[in-house]
Amino acid sequence: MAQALDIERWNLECEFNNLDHHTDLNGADRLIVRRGQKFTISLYLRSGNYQPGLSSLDCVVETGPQPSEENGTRASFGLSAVIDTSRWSAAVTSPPGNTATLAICSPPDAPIGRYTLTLGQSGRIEFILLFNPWCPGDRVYMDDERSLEEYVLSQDGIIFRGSAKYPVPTPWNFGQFESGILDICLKILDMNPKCLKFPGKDCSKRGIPTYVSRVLSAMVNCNDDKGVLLGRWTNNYDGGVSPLLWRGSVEILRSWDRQDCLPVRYGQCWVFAAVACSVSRALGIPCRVVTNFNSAHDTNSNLVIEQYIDEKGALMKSREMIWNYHCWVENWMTRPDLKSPDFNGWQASDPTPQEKSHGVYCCGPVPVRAIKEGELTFKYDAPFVFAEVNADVDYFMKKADGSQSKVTYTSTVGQKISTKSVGSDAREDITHLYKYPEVLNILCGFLPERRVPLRLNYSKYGGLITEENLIRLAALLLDYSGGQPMLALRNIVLDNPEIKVRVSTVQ
Ligand SMILES: [Ca+2]
Ligand SMILES: [Ca+2]
Ligand SMILES: [Ca+2]
Repeated sequence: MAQALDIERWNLECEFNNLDHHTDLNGADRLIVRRGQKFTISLYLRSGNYQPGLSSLDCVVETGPQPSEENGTRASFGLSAVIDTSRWSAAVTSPPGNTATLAICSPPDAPIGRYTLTLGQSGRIEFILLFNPWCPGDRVYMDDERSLEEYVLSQDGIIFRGSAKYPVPTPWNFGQFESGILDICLKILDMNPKCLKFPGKDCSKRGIPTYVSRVLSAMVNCNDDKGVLLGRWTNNYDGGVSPLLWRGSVEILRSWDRQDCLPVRYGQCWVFAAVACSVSRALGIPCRVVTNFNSAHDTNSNLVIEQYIDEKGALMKSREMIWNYHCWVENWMTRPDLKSPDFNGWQASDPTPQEKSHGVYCCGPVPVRAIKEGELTFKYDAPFVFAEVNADVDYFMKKADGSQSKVTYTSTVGQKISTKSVGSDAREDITHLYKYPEVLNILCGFLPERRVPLRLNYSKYGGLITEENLIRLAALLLDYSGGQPMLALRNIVLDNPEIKVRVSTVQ
C-alpha cells in the first residue's frame, strides 16, 4: 500500500539549482529555475522512510491568481519512477532512507512566472520559472553557448547611434540580474492590461514567447497602459531626465517600480529598446538591440514615405519622416504559428510608441526573415517594419504655379543595420538579414560629373546642430532644360577640431 511521505522540512538547494539553470546571477537566496529542466530539492522526513515503489507524494503546482488545469496554470502529479520532461513530473532519486532527493521538472512550454508547489500535507515551496533557451524543447532554444552568453547572460552591451556614416557605439548597462530587477519584470507582466482584465487567461499565455514579446513591446512605453517609459522628442526634458543621460536600464526600471508604476521620463528609441532588452533577457528570451540608420516612419502603411519640399528645397512638415537612426529589439524564438521553419529565429519587436497596432502602441514580433522576403501578411506588423528598412521615399516638389513634380529614392532608407557582435564590442552589420542588396539610385543626365563647392556659414547652421553634432543638409538642383528637380539629402557629422595646448616651462 502507498505510504505518503511525511515531510518535516526541506532545502531548496538554491545555490546548486540556480547555477544549474543559469540563474545564479540573480543570487542564491531563492529558487529560480527554467522550464523543461529538472531541479532537485532535499526533503527531510518527520517519520518513516522513503521506500521506492511504496512511498507516495501528492504534488500540486500553481501559478497566477486563477490557477486552472484547463489553462495550464495548475497541475497535480505524483511520484513517477523517472522524470518525464514533457509534463510536470516528480521522482525521488535518492536511495531509501529518512531523507529524499526529489527531482521536479516542468514541461518546456509551461507558463513562466511565480509558482507555488504543494508537497503532500505540509510542504509548500515557492519558485520562479523562466524561459529556457538552453532547453531544446523550448521555443526560445538557442544552440550556441557564446550566443547564449551574449544574448541572455550579458549585462553590459553596446547600442549604436549616430549616423549611417559614423555609427557611434553607446555603452549600456542592461543589468537584468541586478537586485530586484526580475521582480520588476514580473510586475510589468502583471500590470499589462490583458492581465488586469483577464488574469487567468493572461497567465496561461505566459508560456508563449510571441505573446510575451508583444506584451513587452506595449508595456515598455506608457501609452495606453501603466507602462515604463514616457517618450519625448523635443529638446525640453523638464520634469525628467534627458534620454541622452541614461546609461542603463536598472535605474529606469527601479524608478518605475518605486513610483508605483508612474511612467519614467523620458525615453527615446534606444532607451525603449534597451529596457525591452533587459526585460527579455531577465525572463529568459534571447534578445539584442538593433539600430537601423535612415529609418523610415510610414504612417499610412503604403510602404512609401511621402515628403514635400517647397521651391527653395526646404522640407515641409509631414507626419512621415526618416530618422537618422531608429532602434528596436530582436527576440529569438520559433514561429510554429507561421507553418514554415524558415521564419524561426530573430523576430523584430519595437517598443517605441509610433503607430497603433490593433488599437495599442506596440509592434511585432515579426520574423526578420519575413521582412527580407516581403511576407507582409505575417504577424505582427510586417508592413511597418518593412517600411522602416526598405520604404521608397517620394519627394514632391510644389512649384509656385501650383504644379508638382516627384523624385523617388528607392535605396536611401535602411542603411547599416547594426548590433553588437557576440563576445566583442565590434559592430555587426545585419542589413543582409533584413533586405536583399539594393541597386543604388542612379541619377541620370549630368555627365561628366561636376563638383560645385557650396559655402554654408555657421550663422546659418549653428542653431540647427543636434546634440549629436549633426546637421541635415538638403541640396536642390533645378535642371531648367528638362525641368526636373533633383534633391540630395545628407546628414553631416561635424568633427570637433582637435585642440592642442602646448605648455612649456619657463626657465
Ligand atoms: Ca504601452
Ligand atoms: Ca506612407
Ligand atoms: Ca528600398
